[in-house]
Amino acid sequence: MGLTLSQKIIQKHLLHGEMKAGEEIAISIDQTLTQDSTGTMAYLQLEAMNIDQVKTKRSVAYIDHNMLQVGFENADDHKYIQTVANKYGIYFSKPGNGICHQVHLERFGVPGQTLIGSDSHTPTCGGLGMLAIGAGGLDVALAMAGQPYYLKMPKMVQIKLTGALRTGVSSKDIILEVLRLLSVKGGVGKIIEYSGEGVKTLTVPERATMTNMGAELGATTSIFPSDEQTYAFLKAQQREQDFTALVADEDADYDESYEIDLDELEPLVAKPHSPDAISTVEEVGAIKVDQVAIGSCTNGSYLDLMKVAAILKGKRVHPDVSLVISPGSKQVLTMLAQNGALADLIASGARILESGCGPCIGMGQAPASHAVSLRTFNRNFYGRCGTLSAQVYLCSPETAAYSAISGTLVSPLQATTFEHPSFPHQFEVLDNSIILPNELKQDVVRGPNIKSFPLNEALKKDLEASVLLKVEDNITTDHIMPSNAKLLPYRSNIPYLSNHCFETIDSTFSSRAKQAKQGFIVGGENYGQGSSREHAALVPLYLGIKAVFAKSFARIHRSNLINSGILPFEFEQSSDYDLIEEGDRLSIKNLKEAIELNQTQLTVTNQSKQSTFTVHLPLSPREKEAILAGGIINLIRQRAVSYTHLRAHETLRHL
Ligand code: MIC
Ligand code: SF4
Repeated sequence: MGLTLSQKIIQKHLLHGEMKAGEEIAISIDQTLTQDSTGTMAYLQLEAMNIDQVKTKRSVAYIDHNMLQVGFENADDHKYIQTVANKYGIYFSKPGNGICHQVHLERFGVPGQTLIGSDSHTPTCGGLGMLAIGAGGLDVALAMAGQPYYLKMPKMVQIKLTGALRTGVSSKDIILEVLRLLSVKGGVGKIIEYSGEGVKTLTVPERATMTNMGAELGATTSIFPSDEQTYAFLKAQQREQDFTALVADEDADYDESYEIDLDELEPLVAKPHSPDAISTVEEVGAIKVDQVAIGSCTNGSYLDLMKVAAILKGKRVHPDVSLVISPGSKQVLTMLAQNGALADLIASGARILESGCGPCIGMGQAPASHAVSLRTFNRNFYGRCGTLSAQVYLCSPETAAYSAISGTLVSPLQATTFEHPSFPHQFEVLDNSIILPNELKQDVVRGPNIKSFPLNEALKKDLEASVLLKVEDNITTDHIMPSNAKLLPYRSNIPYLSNHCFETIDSTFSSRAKQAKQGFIVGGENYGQGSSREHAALVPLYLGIKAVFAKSFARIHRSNLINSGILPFEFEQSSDYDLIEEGDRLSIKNLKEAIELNQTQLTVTNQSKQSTFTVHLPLSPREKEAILAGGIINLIRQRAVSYTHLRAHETLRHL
């Protein structure tokens, strides 16, 4: 039996374990990326590991999220990241150079290599045939220190694309269709591989839109073959030497297979407040639109914005619509400026933002109360845009551009056609906003906004606390630790952030948790979906949360909980969730011993209801050690592991 494309890459990087779905494996990591809102914590953790220089082939620190220096806090974080990157041999991409995923695709991604990044959309580079995985900052710090990356061997999903897209239908519509098919939890524990004749018709940036939004499926990653399109992209980026052809074996075995006929596809939207609430544009109809936001790591590429410029050329943005455009990178913005498309965008009335995450993470452009905002982004989670009453729809750049002119939602298929931009032979390559490792002679600078990260304590014999919060299915990290223009400056200040934990669900949670000193959270399916932010574990840790009882967990968040020493219990019977109420007192006797003895089934007593129920805690040997120690950092300290000069296979004995 042959291998899938990702199995081939995993096999080449396998350090430990067997490539059997569900088994823990350890792989070596070639590249890492961080961005500023998760980066400060990751670098504080890296500093705690006592290494001289990173051990990866390439590590890059981007500044793209916290772009509003309304006080010293963001500026401090940027300075810290720049100086720490310089010290440890990490490339530094300055603010304004672009969104990490777009820039990494353009300048650093290499087919067949492995990449982990402290951002859930790291799989974007899967569009280049790279095995690219989102992870918590601590896991990324460990990879920089030369440690392997541990994950459960994913199942393999094949999505065969046939036919070709019609003008007006884009690769964003393909991934929205995949979200309709699989849902926001359909990809958990799986890798999505695209294949078929239709793949050949998609350029790398179009593929990257789809691998980017594989994060919204909960997938470990998504990947395309590395083929003529990949070569054309790398050559146009003056990086043809990085090309290797990669494809799955003909007889590769997939756990699930789907087929999508691109000819049949229609323009789609994701309705509020979930990326899998999919309808066709036609079904939703001509609703009034107040704001249109184009860009982000999903649809901020040169080709995306050239399409938008072609549609807007000579037209006027509707008087009642605010159109904002955030280009994905400096490369994209420079090229638009050089060929005149930027002038067409500005002339139409579009507001041009700098290259960065911007409105996608609520850094400005919060819509008006009850406004309808149409966005080419990847997430429309409740409250993420900064306005709780706003209704955010996700769509393609074409749908967004036509709707900005009309003031209502418009299907590109119903609109006049536009001139399709052609794929450039040469991208504008100007890497002068990337600071080379060790280029500056400067010590690490740590401003007063940078506080240390919280640490858990070793697991105690018994566990007992009250349920402080009970939440529904599909709770996102945006619910757990909201991010917006007011909060992002405090990503390196856990005590400050703790005042806002779960605030869009229950504004009393933080003060109640502080009063209770310790407690539990009860959640439904796919608890912790969305971002990779460790803050969704570190802040609950700071607030004394000892365990989360849920029907199931999202992959990155579960790892972040374990890394922080918080217990992720899964209900054996989903119906037990219904029997627990907020305020119930739960206890597990002899928990520590049970974990030491590798018992995965545990009995929980609900003292308030005088009943018991069973939970699962399947832990790999490494996860078990982390939980017993009260988190990975404690484990490292306990064992006094010095990472200096250790090679990955040697460190396996330690962690
Ligand atoms: C996001 O899109 O939610 C973010 C902001 O990029 C996060 C990272 C973060 O919270 O800093 C992500 O996707 O991991
Ligand atoms: Fe930035 Fe949005 Fe992409 Fe996250 S999803 S990296 S906030 S552009």
